[in-house]
Amino acid sequence: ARAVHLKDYAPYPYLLDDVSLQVRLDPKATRVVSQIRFSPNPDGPAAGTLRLDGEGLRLIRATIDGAPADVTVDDHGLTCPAPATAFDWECEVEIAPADNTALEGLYMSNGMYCTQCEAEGFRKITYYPDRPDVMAPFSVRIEADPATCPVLLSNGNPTVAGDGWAEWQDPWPKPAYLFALVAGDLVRHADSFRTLSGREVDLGIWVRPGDEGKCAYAMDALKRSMAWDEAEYGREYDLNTFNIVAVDDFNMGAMENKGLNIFNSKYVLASPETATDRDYEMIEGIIAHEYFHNWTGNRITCRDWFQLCLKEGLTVFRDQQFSGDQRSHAVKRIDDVLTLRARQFREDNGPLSHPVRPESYIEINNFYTATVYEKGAEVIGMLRRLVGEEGYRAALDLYFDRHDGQACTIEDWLRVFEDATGRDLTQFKRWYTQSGTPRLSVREDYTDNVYRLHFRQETPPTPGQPEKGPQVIPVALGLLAPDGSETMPTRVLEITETEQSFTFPGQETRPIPSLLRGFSAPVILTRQSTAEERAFLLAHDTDPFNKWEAGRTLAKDVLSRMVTDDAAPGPDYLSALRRVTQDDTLDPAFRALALALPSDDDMAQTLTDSGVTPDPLAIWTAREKLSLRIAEELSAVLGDLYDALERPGPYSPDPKAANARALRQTALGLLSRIDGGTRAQKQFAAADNMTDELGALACLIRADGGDEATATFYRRWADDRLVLDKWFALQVGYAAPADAADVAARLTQHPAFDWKNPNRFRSVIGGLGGNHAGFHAAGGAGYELVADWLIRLDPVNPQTAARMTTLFETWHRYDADRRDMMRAALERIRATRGLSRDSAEMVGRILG
Ligand code: BAL
Ligand code: ZN
Repeated sequence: ARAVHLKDYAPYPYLLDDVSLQVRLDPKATRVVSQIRFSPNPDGPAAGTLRLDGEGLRLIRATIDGAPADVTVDDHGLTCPAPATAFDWECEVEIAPADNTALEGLYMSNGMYCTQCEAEGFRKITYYPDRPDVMAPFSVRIEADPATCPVLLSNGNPTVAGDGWAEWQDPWPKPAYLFALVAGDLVRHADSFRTLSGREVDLGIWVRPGDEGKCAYAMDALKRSMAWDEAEYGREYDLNTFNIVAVDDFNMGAMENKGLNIFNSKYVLASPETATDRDYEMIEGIIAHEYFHNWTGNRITCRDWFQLCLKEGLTVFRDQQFSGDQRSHAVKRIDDVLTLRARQFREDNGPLSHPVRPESYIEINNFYTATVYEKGAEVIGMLRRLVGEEGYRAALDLYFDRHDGQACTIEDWLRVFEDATGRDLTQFKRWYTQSGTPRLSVREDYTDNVYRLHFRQETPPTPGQPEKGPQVIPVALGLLAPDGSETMPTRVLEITETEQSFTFPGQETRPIPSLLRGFSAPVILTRQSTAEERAFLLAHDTDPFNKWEAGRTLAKDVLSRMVTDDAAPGPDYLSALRRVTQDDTLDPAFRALALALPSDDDMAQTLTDSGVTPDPLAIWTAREKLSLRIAEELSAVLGDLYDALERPGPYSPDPKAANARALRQTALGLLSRIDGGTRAQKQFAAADNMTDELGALACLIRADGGDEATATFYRRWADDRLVLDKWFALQVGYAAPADAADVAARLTQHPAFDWKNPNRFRSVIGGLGGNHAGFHAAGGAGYELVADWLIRLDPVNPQTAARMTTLFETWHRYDADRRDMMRAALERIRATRGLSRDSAEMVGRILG
């Protein structure tokens, strides 16, 4: 397969004035008729040949201005001579949605038709210039059997409908990747929203009959998102209707199709009995994310797929702001950094490292990555910090004003910031073009009341980028005095050079620096400091992120020494942890985060960074030991907390109640190690909500496999697909290292292991990959099992299979035996006959 390069971009030779689709649905023989008005693009190359993308289509007929077109069809589309003036194209194709297991294009899920077109799925529906810079207004007519498909939905506003047909019109020009169609037996949870200018919008969440009682939270989150985007960004919704559909079989989390968002049902459906606090939080965040795309993605879209971060980085940043506003900024920031480090730093540190704006790809679906999304959002956070809140707002206003209706680039994006604020962003642009996580080290000295910080930055070589220039790194800094008071509130240092120093005169005593407050840049900061100093910052830092970070660094040091020197955890750490746990002035969710230990994968990377080859079992053992030690040391405090945090009234998913539960669950997790499981048993039996029930089950599984509770849970929830996903994931995730591969293998034999459903597949196979010590257990059974299943899934659903090859992306970290076994597993995948382009690209890159 050939690579596509950013440098080869050329506009499409034609503009599309109007697109009309008629879709006659049938599981095996859907007919799609497209009528498109083409006219020459004055800014494009010479017109005269029509090239349309198309894959897996049976061409029935094609005409230009009513006369048969002279088409040549190949594996990727068709070509035909066409006028260099305006003309009407009409074409009919046949497709079989029931046979589409890849879940891209038009497919079926539980008898319902639905679509997923981003990035290049529309070409599986009809012949079309399937690229984001080709935008057109669409009208759509859907016809289907009214007995099985009474509900027929598409983008835009509904116009006319009858028995077995419906028509929709979307006035806003859009690229084909935002096209959507849904048909099936669905029920609507209805509501409405009055916009800033007083327009009434019909809102609908469409679900399978029986699920209508699980939509209220998503609807509430949608209305809050709509109001927030008006208040914070001045963005008003622009159609009469906004629909969301929940689908069980879905490759991603959700999709922002214009006026018709399609969601993985996991991110819509929630009731206290079936959804955890974490589920509620994810629903809120993803509903917001897809809604926010209406402006950042849909009204202003991407010129080409290299610019994916233009819409994704910005929209992630916006949904993070929203969730922070709805909940707690401090806790949200810590959560986001945990995710960034777990996914993006991991990616950036290995063979899959790529810039936020990549320069080439073979399969674009492989670039919906943590780097494009999460690092893309960090870059926007840095921009905002550098230009200030007002500068940011002015730049965004200009962006919406200048580029509405356009398909844009990162250059366009940076130019609005330059024009709105007068700042030169030439060097800043490296955040988009250079891959790798910068390492920032700092030394300090203190003489004659002058305190100095000396920074040095370096970004290690990454695939295709041996040399890097220095980045613009905003470092938010505060200074503390030894008595714990803050002598200098937060200020932002701008580092632009490889080596750069900053001077702080007038310091009566040697200050203690609080560096990179709020995690002001996605870098790895190293600084020599003592356990005492970290404990000091954990106790006194006014910046909540750095307060947490100090505790986290302490925990990492303790765990590292337990792994390498079999050292016992020191008193500094344990007493600091006790203080935080007991401090009722701190948000319970913050305390829960402070008590949580770094993940095994995080520790594996930390050890690698300090030159130690990680031993997964040793890391797991140290973590277990430390957890036990914390439980013993804090047993009384934790027991009191567990009792005190018992909920007084009925379950509510609101942040305050959820935060209290988070701390209570953390306490339970520790206490279960020393109370013989009595609390967990009791909580499991009494739970009236999924957060408590699942939390207790996790403790029971970790203690001794929890066979009885696991069986009880299964009997209770066998009919609930989403809850059953949790049941699968938990057993694999909490299995002891030596058992994990066996547990996963056994679960793949379970009658409910519907492996073609991406959520179910991820629960078990992804769950095994997420059990660090289990996946990497000696002997390589974990590697073998994952490879077997990826080989099996690849021909059925290449996108999901390719995504999961990343379980192997860290192979280079480990000892020679494990490296050999992982390489062998990857080679076996690579050697599979007929391997998809998706998986072939990923495995090739991982192997290097
Ligand atoms: N555009 C793909 C799904 C999302 O990022 O919203
Ligand atoms: Zn998105």
